[in-house]
Amino acid sequence: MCARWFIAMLVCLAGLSRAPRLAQASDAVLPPQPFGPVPTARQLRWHEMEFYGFVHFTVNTFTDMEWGYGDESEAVFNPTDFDAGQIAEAAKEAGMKGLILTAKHHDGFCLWPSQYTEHSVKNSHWKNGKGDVVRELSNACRRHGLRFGVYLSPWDRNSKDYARPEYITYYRNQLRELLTRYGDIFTVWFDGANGGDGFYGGARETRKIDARTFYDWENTRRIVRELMPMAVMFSDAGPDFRWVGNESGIAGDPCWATLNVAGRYPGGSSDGLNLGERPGTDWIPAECDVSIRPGWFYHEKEDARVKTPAQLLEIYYKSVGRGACLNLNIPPDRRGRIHEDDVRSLKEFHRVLQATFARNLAEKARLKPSNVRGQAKQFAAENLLRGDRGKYWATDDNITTPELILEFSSPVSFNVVSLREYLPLGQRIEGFALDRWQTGNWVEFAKGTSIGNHRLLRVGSVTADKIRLRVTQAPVCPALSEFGLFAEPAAINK
Ligand code: FUL
Repeated sequence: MCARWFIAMLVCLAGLSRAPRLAQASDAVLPPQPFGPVPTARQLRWHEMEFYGFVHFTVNTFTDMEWGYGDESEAVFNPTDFDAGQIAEAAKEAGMKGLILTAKHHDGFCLWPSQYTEHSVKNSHWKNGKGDVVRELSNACRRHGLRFGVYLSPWDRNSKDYARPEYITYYRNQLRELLTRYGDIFTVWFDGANGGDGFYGGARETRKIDARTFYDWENTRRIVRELMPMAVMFSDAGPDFRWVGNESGIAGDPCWATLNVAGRYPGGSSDGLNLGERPGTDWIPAECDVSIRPGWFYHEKEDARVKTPAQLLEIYYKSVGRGACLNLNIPPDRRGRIHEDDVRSLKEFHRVLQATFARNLAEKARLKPSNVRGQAKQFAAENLLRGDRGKYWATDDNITTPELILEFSSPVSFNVVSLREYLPLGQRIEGFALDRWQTGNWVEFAKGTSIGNHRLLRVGSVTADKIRLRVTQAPVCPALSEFGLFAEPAAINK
């Protein structure tokens, strides 16, 4: 009894002697409170991809159309040398992190042997009806370390049931096939187009639907959440990422990751999608979709109009560089391969990007922040140079417009500046400016508004031994996870 009491005393004393340490722990500097809407885990995973591709491929490739009517014979689909590996390789070599295939476009032809329709690859001559483009491309993506996603057009100009309640069951059955047969799917892309006229099982008429109610999106989205919880869904206004409001790949400036979704629906108004909305009730960042050619599908007559590496770079800086993701369409030709002209342009584009971002010149700098949150190492400005999105520089709560000076032992020359916010704490910065030290004075050389996932600024050639970043407007203290200075090579091969 006595011995037990003695042991209890010892435990109690040990506890007391730990008390000061506990007090220290509770004094630890807490991270800033999140501001406004913040991204979900699935949205964060998507943000990290930044650049991926569309693969528009179907009967249109063979009929030279952009929107098939829905009456195309299955025999039309007959690639002579389909090579999913070559398509995935072209994407990989361009720096893409994934591919999204038009498993079914508006014409209703299915690139996989769906059990719910005869209008698919199973009734084509390609591989004697035994082929499955979704299978081959999803496997090729996996082999090349790319994520795979699907586009399943809600508008179906082939289906006899389109515009009737039965169609919704058909559509959901197809969605289930795609989400259960082909491994991990990173995104489901719901197009908002609903053109009206079509074949519709031979009716050849115009069918109008009410885009707000017909598809009962809420219950369709539930299927995706249930079968593929980490998949992000696209439609004009989300729920996970939004259309940027144009098909030229250009995000607005600013481009806020937030939006007010109340009253919005797929196929509805595109107002506000380009710039986003601030304040906004929901985290619905933008995706910039654009084709490497004028059309979404391959047309031989457009071989000379493949976007040049310089044009692709311009798009990259105005999409990824404004906090959006870039979805660049690379349409296979009638062989079922990415055309040589497209591959050449993609490679040079990627070579320039790699050369540009090979080395962050800011790493050589001594950093002098005007404030560090609680003077804690955890929030030090050095976090900006680690290349780690999980670390960030933050200031005390009452310091919303801090500055950071970078001092170099000898002058550095750069023409691109890169910034990232730490997204789990929301989009916090509303204005920033950059200065260079020139003959005893600070001279502003760039400024901007939104940062978000990534902000890239092409600033012209700057040479200086002192650079300053100023946060000029923010409702709360900033949390920045990257500051980069890069040199884009001057010459671009055509
Ligand atoms: C649009 C479609 O009508 C085009 O054909 C293409 O698929 C593009 C990505 O989306 O709404």
